[in-house]
Amino acid sequence: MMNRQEIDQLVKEMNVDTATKTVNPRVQQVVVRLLGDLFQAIEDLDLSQSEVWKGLEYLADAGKSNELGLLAAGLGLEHYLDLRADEADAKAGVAGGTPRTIEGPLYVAGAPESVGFARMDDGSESEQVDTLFIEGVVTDTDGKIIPNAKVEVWHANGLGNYSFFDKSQSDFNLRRTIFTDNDGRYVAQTTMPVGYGCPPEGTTQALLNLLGRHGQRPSHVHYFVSAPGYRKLTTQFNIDGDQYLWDDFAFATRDGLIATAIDVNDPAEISRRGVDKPFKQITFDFQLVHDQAQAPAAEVDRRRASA
Ligand code: MBD
Ligand code: FE
Repeated sequence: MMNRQEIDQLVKEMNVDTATKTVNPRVQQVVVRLLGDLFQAIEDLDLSQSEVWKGLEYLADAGKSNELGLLAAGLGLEHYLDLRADEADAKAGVAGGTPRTIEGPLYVAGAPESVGFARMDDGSESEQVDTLFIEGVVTDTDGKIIPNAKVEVWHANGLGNYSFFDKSQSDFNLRRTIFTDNDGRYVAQTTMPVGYGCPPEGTTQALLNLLGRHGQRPSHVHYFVSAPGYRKLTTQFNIDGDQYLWDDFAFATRDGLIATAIDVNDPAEISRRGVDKPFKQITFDFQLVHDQAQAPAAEVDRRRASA
C-alpha cells in the first residue's frame, strides 16, 4: 500500500518534475490533484488492472456516443455545479430572481427568432399531442418589466425526443428564440412535452442500470433568459402531475420551478387563441437579477450544438 504522501510524490515525479516546456499552472494543478485522487481510490478500493481499463473503456464509449453530457446530468455532476453556483452567488451578495437549474445536454444554438410570439411546433404531432400555450413576463427583481429580453426555449416532443438529436424531427422543431414585447411578455404556441428518457441501449443507461437507477425526466421546458444589464439565467420548469416530478434522474426539479398546466375548454378562449380544440396553458414568469461587478460569471462556457 502506498500512502497519500507517497502517491503525491510519485505523481509529482512523473508529471511535474518531467516538465521541460511552458507549464499551464491551472491544468497542472488540476491534473496532479485528479491523478492523486484516482491513484488513492485505486489503492483504497484495490481496483484490479481490468477494472481500471473497464472504466477508461466506459468513458471512451460514452464519448464516442456523445453521451458525456447526459452522464454529467445523470450522475448529478451538473446539479452539483448549480448548488456551487448558488453558493457562490449568495456569498457575493447576489440574491433573488428566478432560480437556476441545469441546462442539460440538448440545447442547439441558432433557433428561429421572433418578437412577442412564436409557434414552436411544426404541426406534425397536432393529432397526437395536446396544444400548449406558454406565456409570461420577464421583469427585474423589483417587478419592472424588461422589454426585448431574449427568451430561448427548447423542449421535447410527445415521445420525449429533441429535434436535431432526433433526426426524424424537422429542423428546430420545438426550439425558438422569442424577444419579449413592449410589455415584457412572451407567448409560445407549442405541444405538450413528454419527459425524456435516456436511450435504453446507451452508455448512460448502462451505468444507471448497474446503480439500480432509472433514467427518466419529468415533462419540462428549458430556458435561457438574458437581457443587457442582467445576469443570464439558465433554467427550466418541470410540469406538475408528472410521476417523475420529484424523481428526476437529472435532479433539475427545484422549488420555484414547477409549472401547472391548466386545461382550457372555453370555446371563446379556443377561438381567441386561433386553435380548433381545447388546449393546455402554462404561465411562467421570469425575474432577472441586475449585473453586478463582484458577481460570479453567469455564462457557462461549454461546447454546444448549433445548426
Ligand atoms: C434532457 O432533456 C435533459 O433536460 C437533461 C438534463 C438530460 C437529458 C435530457
Ligand atoms: Fe430536457
